[in-house]
Amino acid sequence: MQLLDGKKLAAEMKLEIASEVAQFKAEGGKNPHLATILVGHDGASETYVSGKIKACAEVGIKSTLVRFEDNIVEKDLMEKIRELNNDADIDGLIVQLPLPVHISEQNITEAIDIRKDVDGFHPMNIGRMVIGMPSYISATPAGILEIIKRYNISTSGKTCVVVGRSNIVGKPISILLSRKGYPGDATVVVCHSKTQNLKDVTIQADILIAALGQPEFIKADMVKEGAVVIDVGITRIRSELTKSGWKLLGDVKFDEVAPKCSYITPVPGGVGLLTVIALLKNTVLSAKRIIYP
Ligand code: L34
Repeated sequence: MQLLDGKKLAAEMKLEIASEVAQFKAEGGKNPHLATILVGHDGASETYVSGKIKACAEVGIKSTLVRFEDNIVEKDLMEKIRELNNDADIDGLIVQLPLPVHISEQNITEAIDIRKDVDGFHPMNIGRMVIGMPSYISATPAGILEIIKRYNISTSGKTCVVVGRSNIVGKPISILLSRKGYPGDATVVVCHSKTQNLKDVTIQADILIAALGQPEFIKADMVKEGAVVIDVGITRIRSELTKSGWKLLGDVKFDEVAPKCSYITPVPGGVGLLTVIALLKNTVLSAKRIIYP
């Protein structure tokens, strides 16, 4: 069993991005600039957003955090998005999800200028991704592809089972892995809450992607010997054993599944860290006007 080490990959990739940004600036390019909107004080969102801001600083990307209380109305949030869309210095604009229930995530996502949509959540970017046009690929699926590439995991003709069909992970990663080329050309099966005999399906997987958001759902008897297991889930559980008072659980029961795998991602220290890196890459792509010249 080999660990797919998100921490190591993220550190490596930050150095690469930092030198790319430095070179771009040296050639007269602008300082890439990411704006993040954070509504409310959800603990997980606070952690993820501060991770993003710190990572931006490490690679030389400028970042701006715009905070609102969770009683903000949709109209006011829209107004801010419009302002940032029109601000020529901002290359990337993201609104951290989830949003309070009185705000429509769909309306907000659609309000972001597609050229600044470095989250790749806008229907236009998703549609372009589906038909293979240049587009921003959302950070979590892009992070998964990066792990697969950097560890030279072969995907062509492999059976890839995705558990979960969310718009931000399950749906896009299943499309990306069935595309022509590498990483892709896989035979992809998407499973969800209505799938019958789930275990009979997951046991076929050469590559198993768990993205359903239920802690330790994937057990050893659901995984084929030698499979590659990618754990996207990240659930916070109260714990008296840790300093922070929290512990993080993936969607995979790591201790019993790991011995069966050829490769497996840990939680924490796996996909989440690459999500942040993929966002940095998209922001640089935007500053360089690569996707939308
Ligand atoms: N708009 N909303 C928008 N864009 C995104 O790309 C996200 N996502 C998801 C939630 N909402 C979003 C993230 O940023 C999930 N996500 C994310 C980002 C970072 C990490 C995990 C998820 C991450 O850094 N995980 C660390 C542990 C951090 C901790 O201590 O909690 C890890 O090692 O997995």
